[in-house]
Amino acid sequence: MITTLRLWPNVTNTASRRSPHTHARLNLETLESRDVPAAITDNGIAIATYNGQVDSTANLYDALTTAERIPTVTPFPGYRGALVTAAGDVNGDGVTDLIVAAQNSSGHVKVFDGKTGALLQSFLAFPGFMGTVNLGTADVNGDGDQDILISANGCNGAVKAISGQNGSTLASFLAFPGFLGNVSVSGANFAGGADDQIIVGAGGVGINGRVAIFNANGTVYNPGFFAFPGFNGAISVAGGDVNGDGISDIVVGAGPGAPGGAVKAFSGKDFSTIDSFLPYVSTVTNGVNVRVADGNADGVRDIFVWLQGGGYASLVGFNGKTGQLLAQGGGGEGTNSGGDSGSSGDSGGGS
Ligand SMILES: [Ca+2]
Ligand SMILES: [Ca+2]
Ligand SMILES: [Ca+2]
Ligand SMILES: [Ca+2]
Repeated sequence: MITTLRLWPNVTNTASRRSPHTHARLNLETLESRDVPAAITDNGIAIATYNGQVDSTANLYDALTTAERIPTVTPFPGYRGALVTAAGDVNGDGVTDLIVAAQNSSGHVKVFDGKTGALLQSFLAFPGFMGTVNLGTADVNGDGDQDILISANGCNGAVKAISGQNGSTLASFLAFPGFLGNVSVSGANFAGGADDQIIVGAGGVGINGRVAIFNANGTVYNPGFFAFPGFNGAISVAGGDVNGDGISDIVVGAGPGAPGGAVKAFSGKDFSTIDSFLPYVSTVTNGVNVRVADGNADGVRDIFVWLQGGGYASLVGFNGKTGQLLAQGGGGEGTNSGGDSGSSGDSGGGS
């Protein structure tokens, strides 16, 4: 179902990326969903940079302009390892905040104000756990503020949700008991109530990119689907309406080992494939991180992708409705020595 190749580095092919389902999809849209877009204010993209040589850093970029929103943050001074990142407005001021976690650190998470750069929260999500984690956001308690989702790799799909407002634990469950591989985490609203649901993606040998949706209490909202049949690697997940039908969709990126960094979008209505593409040339096998944000202010979320280990230079954004290229973070060679991790789950876990 791969439709086009997109080149990287030095992206030159700016042709539209349209899935075979695009026309059918347009027929399903209502006038309301196209003409009265909802305002999307949660619009930052968080990316980390690390190379083991200097202290690891994180940045918050604007989805519309790809400009930096706050000065570069060094969340854990002295730490030069992998970081994972997420972005969401945790304190309800309408400005996306930056969330960062260090690896092998008891799930040490820090949250920085997207307006001032000030430290808002610092906590250990999994005290005593010295493995790798992934991050996402969702409003799991329906108070209007994004909460922090964190998953622990290798631990039965352990997921926690921490209140963005006060750091209290809102959810803690095992998504996949018995599964000891990598899990990524994100959120979106599928049920239509105030509370968002939690999307968990599992990857590994024989797992085929398993995606399932959970309620905050750990019960299964929907058992989901397999994003990449035959793929034995980790995956990255993100949630949001990318085709403008008003229903949250799920975007999945393939982790290390997938040629070209395969990305697929699945309709939240029936999990049918609504988009499928390779953001990079097939020789690039780093694996990708995916996130959704509105990059053109049309009220519909768009698909942002960057390479694990590619950092800001590899960031590309695609119009969710048309597939056209919206944004590029850097586009050049030579700036990808640093690593990065995804807001919606670095499937590699910083390895
Ligand atoms: Ca904020
Ligand atoms: Ca909340
Ligand atoms: Ca949708
Ligand atoms: Ca958009």
